[in-house]
Amino acid sequence: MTDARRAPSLRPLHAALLAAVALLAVAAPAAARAADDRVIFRLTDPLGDDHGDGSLRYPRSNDLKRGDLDIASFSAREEKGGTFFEVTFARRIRRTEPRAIDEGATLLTDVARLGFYTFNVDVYVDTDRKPGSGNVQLLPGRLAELQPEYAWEKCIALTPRPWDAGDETKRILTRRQRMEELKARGGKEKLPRETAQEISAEVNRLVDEKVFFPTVVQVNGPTVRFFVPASFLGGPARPEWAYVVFVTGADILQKLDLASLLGIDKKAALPGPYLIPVAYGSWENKFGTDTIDELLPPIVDLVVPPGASQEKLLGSSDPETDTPVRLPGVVPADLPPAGAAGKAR
Ligand SMILES: [Ca+2]
Ligand SMILES: [Ca+2]
Repeated sequence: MTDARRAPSLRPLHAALLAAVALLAVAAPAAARAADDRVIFRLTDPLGDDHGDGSLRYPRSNDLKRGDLDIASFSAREEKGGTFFEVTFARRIRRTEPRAIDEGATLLTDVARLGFYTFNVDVYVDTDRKPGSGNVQLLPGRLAELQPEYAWEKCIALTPRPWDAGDETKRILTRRQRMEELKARGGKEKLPRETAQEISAEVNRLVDEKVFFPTVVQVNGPTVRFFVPASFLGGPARPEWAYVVFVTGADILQKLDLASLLGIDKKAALPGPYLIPVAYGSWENKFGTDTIDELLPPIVDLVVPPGASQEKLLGSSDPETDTPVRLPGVVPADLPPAGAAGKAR
C-alpha cells in the first residue's frame, strides 16, 4: 500500500513497475488472509509451565487448579474497528455464576461481569521498536520490568473488574508519585495541595492514554477474546511490534490497604489491584513458593521468545540490590513459521 502511494513521485517507468509489484504484494497476503480468517499472528506457549520461575504453587483454593492459568497460545485477529486478542489456556475457563461471595449476598456475577474471574492477562506492546524509548515499569504489583530494548508504548490489561482496576491503578500510582515527590522535598511537610492535584491529574492522563482495560470480552471453553479498538493502538495490531504477555491470578474481592504503601521502599514492590500475590510457604489465597525472594513476581505463565527460559527470567530478581526481573518481548514477525515462540525452555 505504502509503495503504491509513493509511486507517482518516481520516474514513470519505474513507477509503473513498482505499482504492479505493489499490487501483487498486496494481493498475496490478502488472499492468505481470507483463508486465514484475518489472523495477524499467533504465538504458542508450552503446556505445563504455569509455575512462574518453576517454584510457584497454586493457592489451596477451590477456585483455582493447576492448568487454569497455563497459556497455550496468544493471538491477534483484525476485526472491524480494531483487534481481537485471544488467549487459549490449557483448561476450560471457570465461568462466573450467580453464587453469593460474601455475607452481604453479593453475587460473583455482580462483581465479575465479563464472564471470568480467576485471572488477569497483561499485554505490553512496544510499537516503536526503538531501544530505550517507552516505559519499562509495569502495572503495580507485577514485580517486574521490561528489558529497555522492549520498552512499551501501550498496555492492555485484561481483568475481571476493568472499571475498578483502572481506578485502583490510578490511586496506587498517584500515591507512589506523591510519596516520591515528598521524599524529593526532604519528606518533612505535606505536599502542597496544588502539587498533589497536579500529580493525580498527570497520572490519570497517562493511564488513560497508555493503558486499556478491555470491556468487550468473550469467554468460550478454554479461550478468552478481548477487543482493543484501533483508536487505542493507532490501527490493528502488527506482527512487527514486540509483545510481552503474561497471566496472573485474580483476587476479585481484594481490598488494598493503600496506607501500607507508606512502608514500601522497594520500587517494584507495590501491591497490584485484584492480583493474587506470591508468598513463601503454602497458602489458601496466595501462590506459594519455597524461594525466599520478596521480588519473586506473581506471574504464573509468560510467553517468551525462542531460546529464552521463562523459569530463568522469572527467577532472576535480586532483592539485595532491589533489582526486579526484566522481561523480553516477542516479535511475531521475527519468529520462524508455525509459531515456534516459547518452545524453548
Ligand atoms: Ca503455558
Ligand atoms: Ca510460558
